[in-house]
Amino acid sequence: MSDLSEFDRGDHAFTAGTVKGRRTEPMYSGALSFMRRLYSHDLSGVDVAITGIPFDLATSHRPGARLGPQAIRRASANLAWAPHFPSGVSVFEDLAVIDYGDLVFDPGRPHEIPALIEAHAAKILAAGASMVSLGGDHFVSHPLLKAHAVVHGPVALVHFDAHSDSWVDDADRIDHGTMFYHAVNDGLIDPACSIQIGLRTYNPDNHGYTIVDAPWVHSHGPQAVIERVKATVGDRKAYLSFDIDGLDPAFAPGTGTPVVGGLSTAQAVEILRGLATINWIGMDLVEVAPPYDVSDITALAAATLVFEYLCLCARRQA
Ligand SMILES: [Mn+2]
Repeated sequence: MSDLSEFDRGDHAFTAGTVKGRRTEPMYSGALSFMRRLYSHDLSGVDVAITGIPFDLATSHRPGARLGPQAIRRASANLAWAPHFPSGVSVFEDLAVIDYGDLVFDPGRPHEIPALIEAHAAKILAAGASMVSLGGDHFVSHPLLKAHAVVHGPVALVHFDAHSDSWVDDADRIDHGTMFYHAVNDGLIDPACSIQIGLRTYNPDNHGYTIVDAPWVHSHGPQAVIERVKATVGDRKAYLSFDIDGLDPAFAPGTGTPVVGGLSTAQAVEILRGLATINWIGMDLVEVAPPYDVSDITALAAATLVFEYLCLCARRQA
């Protein structure tokens, strides 16, 4: 009889007892955490804390991204059992990763929430862990970048999206389409070493960002995109912000503002796998809106992209 001890225990989110190690548990059962990581608020010895920011009150059109973190955790259970393909990297042997749970806030007091997101991030970063934040709508990147800039100074932004999210706006509005305009004005991002990938909506001003739009990706291919990212970012500290609507709605229908003509999941994965030399300091994965999803394909794409990012972190650490 095979050794069922791993299965017998189950609920690794609460029973794992350690912040390292790959977890074998049936994907259809058990308490959910991101990739079966220990669900904990203890940040000692932690390299990366996964946290959900279930906020979608800055959505301009279709809401639903507040349900994103739950869906991404559920889809990630499909990925927890195997080493990374094709590298074979044992991500969770090299990297201590926990699920820190979600930020809790009062949706009836929306103008208090940005400061709560920033404080949530500051607490995790102050403990010496880096963050992967699961949105929520894309506005959450603004307070997250504020907390990262306090620790790291102005960062290089590597931004996948159908939209520039740099449309001009008043500073007191909470909007998921204007954060990367404000973030430049606030000195959180250095646009000269930042790049936006997959854009396909009109904005008359690039605000200094290098832009590799979706038609360019399709005509030049992922390897050319990798070279553009490396040339733009160099050795600067880099923050990855991945709006799932950077993918084509054929691959990621579960999002609030889909735009046709986007990247395939395979293209996005190939690009990320080519960016192991970038000095990553944090990531967010935003705009997964499960009410519009089909067969969890958007949530699975999101979970996979986060896993690819964690593999980049593990390869730098190994
Ligand atoms: Mn977008």
